[in-house]
Amino acid sequence: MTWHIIGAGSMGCLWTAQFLKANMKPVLLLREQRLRSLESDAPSLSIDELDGTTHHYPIQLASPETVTTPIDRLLVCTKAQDAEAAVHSIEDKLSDHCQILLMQNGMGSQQAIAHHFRSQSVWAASTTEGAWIKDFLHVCHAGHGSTWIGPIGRTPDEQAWKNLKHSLESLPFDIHFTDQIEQKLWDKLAVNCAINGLAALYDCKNGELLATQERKERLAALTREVTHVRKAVGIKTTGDLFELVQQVCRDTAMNNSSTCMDARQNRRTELAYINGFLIEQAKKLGIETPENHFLMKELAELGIQ
Ligand code: KPL
Repeated sequence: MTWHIIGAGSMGCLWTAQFLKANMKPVLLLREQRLRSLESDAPSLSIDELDGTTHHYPIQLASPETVTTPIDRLLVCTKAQDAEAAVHSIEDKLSDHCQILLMQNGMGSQQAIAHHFRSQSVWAASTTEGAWIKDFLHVCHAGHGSTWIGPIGRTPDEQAWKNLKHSLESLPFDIHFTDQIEQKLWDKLAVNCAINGLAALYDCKNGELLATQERKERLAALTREVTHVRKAVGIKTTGDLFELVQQVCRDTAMNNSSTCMDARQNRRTELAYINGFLIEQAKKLGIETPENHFLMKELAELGIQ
């Protein structure tokens, strides 16, 4: 029941650590060049737990080029913009019945992968677990959350559901399976559309988006546009999305959004899969999204893309 994990960022390392704790012998895939540059021939993955303890686990590393066994379970934890290329880099090593579990922010990359990999079962996840990378192969678990997993694209047969549930049941995480994953992805999209870009624009912590009336109004306007498009796409809305956005701002008040961090480090952000995805969907439906357009324009002017 080996899981291969691609993407050694915060989520990739956090999930790999859970597989290690459950004694499931995961394999973490790194770029060939990265793998070769490692000095230790007995690498370990370190995790700072929520109770303040740190654990170190010996870890099996490989690269898409060197991995030999057919892969039956692949967890993809790259940034949204890297996900398709990451899965393609390992395409010839995937078994026909491989379970591909995608854990990206935003939307669009999951659908593209599900469209291409038709003989495998493709699943998308949405998580509220919090983690950040302290160092290479050293993750800090910053907050407990929940994870929802469900099929994307083709509906998998009952056996595939059973296999996936069975292969994740011993993880010490709060995991829920759903056949409505799109609803969860849209909830998270609303949160990311409202918070991520604005936090990058103001270069502030998530909680500071509630600090002024002007910022709150912008959060509300961005969320209204997501609610409108989501409704037109036919996704059921349960509860008030703006309430959810504000709750996430409060719960993650001291955090910097992933987009804010990417912008600070001059890295390409996931905005194309967040606000960009929303704008694209709206355009197809003939819906105006001026707030999202304006935000993307302001960010582009600052060189944040
Ligand atoms: O998902 C996030 C992100 O930063 O990408 C939130 C929920 C906004 C937390 O920072």
